[in-house]
Formats: sequence, C-alpha cells, structure tokens
Amino acid sequence: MSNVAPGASQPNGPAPRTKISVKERLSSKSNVSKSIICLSIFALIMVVIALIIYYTVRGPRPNSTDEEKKTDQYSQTGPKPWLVHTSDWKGLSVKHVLLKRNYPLKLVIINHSVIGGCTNKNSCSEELRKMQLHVQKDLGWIDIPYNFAIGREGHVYEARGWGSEGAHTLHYNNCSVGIGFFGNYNVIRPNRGQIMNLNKLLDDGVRQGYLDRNYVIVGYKDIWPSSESPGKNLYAELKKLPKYNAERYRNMNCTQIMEDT
Ligand SMILES: *[C@@H]1O[C@H](CO)[C@@H](O)[C@H](O)[C@H]1NC(C)=O
Ligand SMILES: *[C@@H]1O[C@H](CO)[C@@H](O)[C@H](O)[C@H]1NC(C)=O
Ligand SMILES: CC(=O)N[C@H]1CO[C@H](CO)[C@@H](O)[C@@H]1O
Repeated sequence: MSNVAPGASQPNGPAPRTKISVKERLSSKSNVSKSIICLSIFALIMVVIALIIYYTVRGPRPNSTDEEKKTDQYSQTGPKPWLVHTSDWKGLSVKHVLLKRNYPLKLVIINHSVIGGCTNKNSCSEELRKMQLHVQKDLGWIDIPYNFAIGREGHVYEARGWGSEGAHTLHYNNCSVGIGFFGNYNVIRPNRGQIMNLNKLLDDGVRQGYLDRNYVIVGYKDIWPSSESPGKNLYAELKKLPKYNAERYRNMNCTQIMEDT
C-alpha cells in the first residue's frame, strides 16, 4: 500500500503536498525571474561602463569625421582661411631667389618633415620659426627648404611661397614646387583635411599662374628612389590623387621638364 504511487488513490495523502510543491514551484519561478531581471540590469550597467571607458580611452581615430571637422575650423577668416602667411606665423622675412622666368611650373614634389608633427596653428607656427632659425644658423640656408608646409590640423603654411626657388629636392628646385607635410608618415596617416587643402593650394597656384594646369604631383622618392620620403602612408594617399603621375617626368632633368609641352 505504501508503495502505491503518490496521488494515485489517496485523496487525503499527497494532495496538500502537491499544493505546497506548486507553491514552491511558483516561488522558485519568481526567484528565477527576479535573478534574470537582476542579471539583466547588471549586464546593462556593465555594457554602459564598458562603452564609457571605450569612448574615453580610445581618443580620436585618424581620418575620423571629428578630425575633419576640426580641420575645417580654421583659426582665421578671410578668403583663404586655410592659408597662413609668413607674417602670420611670425617668420623672418627673407629675400628669396625668384623664379619668374620658369613659371608656370609643371611639377609638385611632396616631402615629409619626419620630425615634429604639430597639430594647431600655434604649435605649427612655433615649429616653423624653430626650423627657420635652425636652417639659417646651423646649415647656412637662406630659409626653410619648402615652398609650403602643411600641419596635421590642415593649415597650409607659406614658407618660401610661390615665386621663389625652394631647397627641397636637389637638381629639381628651380622647376618644381616643394611641399612638406609635418610629421613622420611612415608612422602617422595623413587626414582628409590635409589632402583637401593641398588641392586648394594647388588650384590656387594654377589660378595665379604659378602652376601649369597640367601639373603633376610626385613623392620625393619618385625622384630620389633611395629615400623613404614622403613616408608610406602619405605616399599611398598621393597615389590616389588624379594629378599624381610619377611616369610623366621620370628621369628627366629640369631643362627637359620645362621644355616639355
Ligand atoms: C636649374 O637648376 C639647374 C641645376 O640645379 C641648372 O643647371 C639650370 O640651369 C637651372 N635652370 C634654370 C632655368 O634656372
Ligand atoms: C638635361 O638632360 C639633357 C639630355 O640628357 C642634357 O643635354 C642637358 O645638359 C641636361 N641639363 C641639365 C641642366 O642637366
Ligand atoms: C626639405 C626636406 O625636408 N627634404 C627631405 C625630404 O625627405 C628626405 C627623406 O626623409 C630628406 O632626406 C630630405 O632632406
């Protein structure tokens, strides 16, 4: 008798037990849902904390829209807010070798500065002033070797400027414009603001008659292959530009380039 399965034929026996066990089951069910809610809240908090840490720690990414926005916020106004004249970065005024008879130029040579890598108008201006003093005092050059320099924040800095001979590329200074990007582009990447303003500068050069409308852009190492300049990341970006063309004047000297039609 006692071996009969519970609840089979004993109306007074296991009935209350069943009730208790239902109650137990009910209460354990609500415990389970309580813990599920708790776990969900905990997980949610962890996700929020993780997101906060992620966005705080990672900082700005290269090529991010933040960076583009920043490069559009020039710290000056006027018709060419992207261009910083020598007087604006407080460079010494220098008597340059004028190149008038060679204009319009057909060749644009891009280099990187390797050292430095300033990211705003103040620090770039300071870097230019230091560079100017250094090349004049220690190297005996008349000025910064480039015609123009471009900071990480996108401003274009006038160095020797349009109309003067640079000292950036041996044998090619009197038939080209030399532009130096601040920083080491084997390590850092150029951002879109820098490339955008390189194009603005060159369009402006064409408009003013300093650059031929069919000018070509090359990297320093296209002329001197033993060099790494302008750094692999900038070089890769230059190759995407419609005006990039390393073949057009390959192995030609300045006389030949200027005579080319
Ligand atoms: C350009 O410079 C080269 C040497 O770097 C020189 O031989 C040539 O005569 C110069 N040409 C002009 C037009 O200044
Ligand atoms: C440029 O190359 C041509 C052809 O090789 C040569 O006749 C001329 O002397 C060169 N000019 C300069 C300035 O090196
Ligand atoms: C003017 C200038 O900075 N020229 C440099 C271009 O890059 C090469 C390689 O880094 C240097 O050797 C040049 O001096």
